[in-house]
Amino acid sequence: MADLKSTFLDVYSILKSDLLQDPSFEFTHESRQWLERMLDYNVRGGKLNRGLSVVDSYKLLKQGQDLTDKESFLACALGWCIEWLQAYFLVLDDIMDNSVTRRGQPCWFRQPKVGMIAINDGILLRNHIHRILKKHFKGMPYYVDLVDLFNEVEFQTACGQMIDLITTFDGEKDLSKYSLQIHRRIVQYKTAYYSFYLPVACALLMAGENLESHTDVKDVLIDMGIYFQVQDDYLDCFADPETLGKIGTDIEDFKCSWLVVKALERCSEEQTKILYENYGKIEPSNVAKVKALYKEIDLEAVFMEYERESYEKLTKLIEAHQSKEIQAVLKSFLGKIYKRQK
Ligand code: DMA
Ligand code: MG
Ligand code: MG
Ligand code: MG
Repeated sequence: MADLKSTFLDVYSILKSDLLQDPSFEFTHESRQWLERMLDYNVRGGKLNRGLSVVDSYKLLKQGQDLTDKESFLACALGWCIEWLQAYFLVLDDIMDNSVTRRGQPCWFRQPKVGMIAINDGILLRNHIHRILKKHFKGMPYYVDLVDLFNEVEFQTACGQMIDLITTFDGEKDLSKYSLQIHRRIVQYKTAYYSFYLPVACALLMAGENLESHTDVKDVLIDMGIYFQVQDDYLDCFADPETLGKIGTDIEDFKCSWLVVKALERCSEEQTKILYENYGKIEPSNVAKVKALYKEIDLEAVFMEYERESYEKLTKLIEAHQSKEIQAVLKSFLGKIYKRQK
């Protein structure tokens, strides 16, 4: 694993240096420095789960055969394209969510010399994906499918972000419209496609597979992605920010989080009143009241039970799949996220 990660990081250096030498732009020392700092700050520092999963999945699809250097490079490069996509969405997400920290450091837009330049940096990160694909995959038989896949998933994610954001509209803060159904729709689009379906779909394309014949795999991955975002919602409130690398903002932001939906299901009339009065306010005293209420109705236990059930359900779905290789891909994915603390 340590070995895979170091190979993966070596490929980052190559991709970065390609982008810093991109012949379509006349870089100056200043612009090259900006870009390098921006990439190291936003692309490299994550858990790299999504990116590494492309390589993992591809290996499993090849039944554990050793990859050639070229195959290994390409699988890593595709993994990095997902990390670039993630960086692009996160840079912009942190502005829109008014977040403070990410991956244990201030959000990029909070850096003194950055501010709203971060918006254009997000656009650049988005463009880099297609520059990487063009440079390294243009001659491949699956190039068109790859470009189409990234465009499709990016569109779904942006739509997910749209509904995540418009459900929190100021001025019409109304908790009664929040439900598990609405939550599911938001997280399916904003998280599941890019975090779970995309890495496996990349590996399948590289292995010469046709994505249309794997809709069953997609369905399992979407369910896994929903479970993953429920964890994200839970950790936003209950994790130690030090471990998580980010400070939660869901309560302040009036988000349709899994926690608030579950709270609404379980609160007494009196408790519901407290929730309505305090949810979606920026003052720490309001946030503290919501958190105390979550503790009172023992949402931690509700989450533990959800986690156990989800794991069981997903394991059953995976074991019903006819291909052992695909079972291995899905199980490895599930193993990585089950009971995660960050
Ligand atoms: C993030 O949802 C989704 C995308 C597409 C970045 P979120 O705002 O809950 O993520 P985080 O908790 O990491 O800010
Ligand atoms: Mg956010
Ligand atoms: Mg968000
Ligand atoms: Mg979150």
